[in-house]
Amino acid sequence: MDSVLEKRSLVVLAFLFLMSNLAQLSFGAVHKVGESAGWTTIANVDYRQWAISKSFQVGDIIVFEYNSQFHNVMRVTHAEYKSCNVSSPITTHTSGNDSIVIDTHGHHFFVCGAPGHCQAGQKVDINVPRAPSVAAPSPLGSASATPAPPLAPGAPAPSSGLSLSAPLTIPFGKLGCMLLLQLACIVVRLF
Ligand SMILES: [Cu+2]
Repeated sequence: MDSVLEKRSLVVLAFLFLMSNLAQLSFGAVHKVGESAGWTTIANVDYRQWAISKSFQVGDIIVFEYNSQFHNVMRVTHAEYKSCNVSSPITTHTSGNDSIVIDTHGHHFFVCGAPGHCQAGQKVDINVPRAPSVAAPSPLGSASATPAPPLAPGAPAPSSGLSLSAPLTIPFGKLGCMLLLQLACIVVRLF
């Protein structure tokens, strides 16, 4: 009786352990814009330098903390970011404590919509590189589209543009398999 309950609680614990591992994988880091100074014009924060010092990933959360009486957050296009045009933002946030999930690769441009603030430097470019570990796509990529020997066994695959997503999926797949194996071993040992 006791040992069955014990085994069951161990399995539950193993599951919780696995879930916490997976949760860490899927939830992104939280970045507070301007650190302790927040989103402001009075502290002379170099938001460009701040953004360069970070490495952003898809799923990360960008937090803008500011006095909503004086500031806001507008997501704008690259052109609007450069010219500080705040007349037609993509989105506007005004809570004073905005958490924005970065869910795509590439540049995400944010400015303050208060008059003169963007010009004064209250603007930030959150750039999520497509795949940091992948080498830049070769200009010869289109030329290598034709030679594809599908029957050659064991031949090293030619590097082509098609394999760009592989480095992203393989590490997660490996880790996921390892975690599932861990659980399988625990269950097999118990029963
Ligand atoms: Cu402002």
